[in-house]
Amino acid sequence: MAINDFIEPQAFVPAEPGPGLDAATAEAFNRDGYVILRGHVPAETLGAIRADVEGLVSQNHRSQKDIHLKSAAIENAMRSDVVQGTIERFNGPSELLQSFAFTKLPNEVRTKHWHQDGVYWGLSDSRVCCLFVPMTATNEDNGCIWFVPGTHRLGRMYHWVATDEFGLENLECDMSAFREPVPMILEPGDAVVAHTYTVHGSFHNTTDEPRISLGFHFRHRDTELRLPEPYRKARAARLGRNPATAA
Ligand SMILES: O=C(O)CCC(=O)C(=O)O
Repeated sequence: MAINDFIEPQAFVPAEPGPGLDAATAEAFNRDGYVILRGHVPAETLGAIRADVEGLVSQNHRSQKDIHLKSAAIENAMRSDVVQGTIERFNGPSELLQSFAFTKLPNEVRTKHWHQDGVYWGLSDSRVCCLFVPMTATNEDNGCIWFVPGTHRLGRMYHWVATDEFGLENLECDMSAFREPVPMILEPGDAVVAHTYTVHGSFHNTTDEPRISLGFHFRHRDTELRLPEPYRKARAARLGRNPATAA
């Protein structure tokens, strides 16, 4: 297998400042691969979705995906200027790829291994971004996300399969060459725009309160999804069939 099967040097497409995206914010995003938007989500928006989010989390906190399909209020928020409109100012005209709630219960041991989100899709180019929306405060103690600045420019890195404390399989990449990751210390109302190749991870909640965040990934309308070749081959070998088709 050639080395190019593992590393795909996809160019980062910088965000351009314009209406609703000032030069300093665009510059921070282009430099670091993420940017915190303080006080971005109005209290009414959080209030309109909170009951539905908490209901979904109480049904299944370990894996809660496609939340916009399970709640009209969440779908409204997802399509609003606060979420989709914001992503489009960074990423151009974009469509939703996935939505999810990520929760750590009080004192829950839960690792989200270091990874790039973009490896899960196999993208024709790098124009995919996520808006992370905390529903609770997040910090080092309750298992906030940590981002590694600048890693969005590396393209798609090699990942291996790692299993978390619940037995859920995730992809993990090698952190050993990277400088200090930065914790996302956020309050409800803050949000983070992150590029799909920015390496990030999160760790245990050592507090007595839950930590709940939402994520909304969007791709540029012209960005196509393909299963990455090494994973397609490995999964095809395991499944005994093409993993891109239904079982
Ligand atoms: O919210 C978290 O702690 C991690 C979420 C995450 O990294 C992801 O879904 O890619």
